[in-house]
Amino acid sequence: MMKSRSLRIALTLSAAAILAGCSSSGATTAPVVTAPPVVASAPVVASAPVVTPAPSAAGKVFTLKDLTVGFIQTGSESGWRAANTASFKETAATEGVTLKFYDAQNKLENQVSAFHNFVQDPSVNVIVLAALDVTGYDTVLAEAKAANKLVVLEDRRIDADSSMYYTYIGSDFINEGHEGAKAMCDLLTAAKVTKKNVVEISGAVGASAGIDRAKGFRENMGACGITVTATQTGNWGVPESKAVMEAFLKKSKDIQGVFAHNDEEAIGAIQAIKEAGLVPGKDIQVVGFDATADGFKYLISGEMGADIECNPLLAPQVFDAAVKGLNGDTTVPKWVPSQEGQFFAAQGADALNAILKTRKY
Ligand code: GYE
Repeated sequence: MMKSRSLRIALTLSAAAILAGCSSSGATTAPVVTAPPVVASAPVVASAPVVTPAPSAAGKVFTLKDLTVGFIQTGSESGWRAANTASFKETAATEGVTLKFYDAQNKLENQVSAFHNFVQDPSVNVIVLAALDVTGYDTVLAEAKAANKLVVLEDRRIDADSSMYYTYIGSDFINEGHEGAKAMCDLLTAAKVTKKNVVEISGAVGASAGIDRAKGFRENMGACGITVTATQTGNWGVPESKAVMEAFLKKSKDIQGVFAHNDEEAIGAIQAIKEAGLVPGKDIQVVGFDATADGFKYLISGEMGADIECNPLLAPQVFDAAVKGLNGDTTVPKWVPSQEGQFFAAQGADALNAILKTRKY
């Protein structure tokens, strides 16, 4: 696996030199976005020394209008992703930021070649990456550093030395996993089940969101006597997750809960549970992540018991950090965790509908 992937990346980089940059809107029709309610305070992260890019024209003070951002998006795999893309496109339009949007269609090599091209592009002064994978970017990060391009990570962390980027703005996925296990524990306890066998439909392999949610869930499940009895990726999508849950149910009916890494995966599991003649939220408890409008529908129907929020509206913070970085600001921490909370079917349809009205994603 490693050998062929690094080979593929190397090949891609040489191809990229030939092809030189492409962009496509790619994202599904973007919903209008509004700020989510602040529910829980983010963990405090010590501010690490930052590496600022070479000073720009002496004395120039950068503003949002001076930003030309090469934005490398993962693809358009979920409702969360559509809201994240809309946050960047709409905030850029509002603030006068020049946005070069690249949809990698969920292919790592596409992200690496786009990154390479943005490094080569003299008009781009900031590269923003929503990383598909935790590894695979070392070469292009080194290129960006050598070219004094400011790099900001958004949404997902990567396993690279933090000196290779200015800051990371994204969720505490481990904490989300903790909250997911707590919610599952409460649901199973309320359901008065004796056994707590939970199956996991995980995110795309290699994505920090999935890796860390899985880690956080396992860190907290033991205290409640929960066991993860099966795990498989649903690649963040409904149909694939439905097939995964059908296979789990064919293999064993001794399942009391589903830990699904995003709303689409939870919805796929719910469809399979119903087609198996079981009642989601009664026979099997379902916990999802993102808390998109689609997720809320299943909270309101009671088929999903809990939805752990993940904030997609990151563009304003990312652009603000980019301006600070270009102005040589050394006070921005290496990680700026997102503000987010949790929602429960137990809040009741009226309360959830009222909240839903304030949320457009
Ligand atoms: O949970 C999922 C999306 O990185 C937080 O990616 C994001 C995840 C989100 O595809 O819906």
